[in-house]
Amino acid sequence: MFGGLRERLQAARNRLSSSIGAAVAPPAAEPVVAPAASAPAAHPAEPVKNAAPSFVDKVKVLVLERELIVSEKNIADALSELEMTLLESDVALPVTDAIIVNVRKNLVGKHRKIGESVDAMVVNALKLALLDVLGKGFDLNEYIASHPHPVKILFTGVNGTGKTTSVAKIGSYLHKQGFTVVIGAGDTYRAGAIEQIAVHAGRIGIKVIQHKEGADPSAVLFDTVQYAISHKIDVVLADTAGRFHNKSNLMNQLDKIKRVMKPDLVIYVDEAVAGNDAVIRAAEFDRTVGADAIVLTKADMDSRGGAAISIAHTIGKPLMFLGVGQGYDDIIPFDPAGVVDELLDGAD
Ligand SMILES: Nc1nc2c(ncn2[C@@H]2O[C@H](COP(=O)(O)OP(=O)(O)OP(=O)(O)O)[C@@H](O)[C@H]2O)c(=O)[nH]1
Ligand SMILES: [Mg+2]
Repeated sequence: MFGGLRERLQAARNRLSSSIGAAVAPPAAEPVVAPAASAPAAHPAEPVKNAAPSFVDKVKVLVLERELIVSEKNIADALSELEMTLLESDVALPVTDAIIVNVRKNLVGKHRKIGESVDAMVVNALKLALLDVLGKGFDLNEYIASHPHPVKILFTGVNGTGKTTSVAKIGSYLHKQGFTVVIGAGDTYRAGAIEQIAVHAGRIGIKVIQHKEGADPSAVLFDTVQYAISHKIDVVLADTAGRFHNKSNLMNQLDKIKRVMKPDLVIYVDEAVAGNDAVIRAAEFDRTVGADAIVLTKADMDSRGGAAISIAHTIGKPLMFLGVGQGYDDIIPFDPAGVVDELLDGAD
């Protein structure tokens, strides 16, 4: 996931580390100690493992022993490059700005702790900046456990982004967590939509409440809630038709659904591959319909990562799940610390 972004962030990290390192390197490079003549390369074609340390490696060691206070000048160029990297990865401009401001704040004027490497300082600054924009995530288990049942969850979003699949995945996920679930087939608009969700529900062993195609979705979802109340079901998951925020008839329908069903949570679903468009649409939906949390699908097909980085900060609502494939288990609760570690740990 986000393989491309990971590579680009690693490059930005190395660039920041080496510009800080270079600023405190001694003016004349120390003579490089030649590898001992008694240690011939095992095979001439193989890369030599114990080669002389690279410039960056030497600087990393040297700065461990030198007083280091990072100045604005040290990192200005590297920060401009980081800014470009983020924008090219489709990170929204205000979010890019927030990350840059944060990295600068986390580095400039900082004294390196004794024994800390420049790279560790840089990684720490990048991690703090990313965590700040990624927000806290949303623990759905905890929410359900601490709210009156049935917890009613309404899924909204534009066409084809993965709402129905996410309803099935989250139904399966909650089922495995020990909650009882009923699904409302609230997309009565698109031909085949009722059958699609009914097939999913059958496969994962969850009851679905459905009316005929063309029926009022509010009535379907009202019935679903009544079913959940009378059968003491823990969670109602309401699928809805895909819609655009500028189509007033479908948006009014959503208003009516909300009035009738009274959802506890409105989830906005969009696809990571849409990049900045997903972020703009999420903001529109939040303004017109309201959203409590976000599910970002197709993260498995997205190497840029911009939407995942930007969406929570832009609309001020948490990212709850990432969809990472077409199977029912291909959904993961969004864990900001895990994502940041994946992006920045390990590789050099
Ligand atoms: N690779 C991948 N494909 C996904 C993911 N989530 C959904 N899909 C696929 O995206 C396509 C559309 O998914 P749906 O769940 O039907 O989307 P929808 O938002 O309900 O579509 P409408 O009801 O037509 O608005 C399907 O082929 C899904 O299998 C995901 O996380 N990764
Ligand atoms: Mg659908």
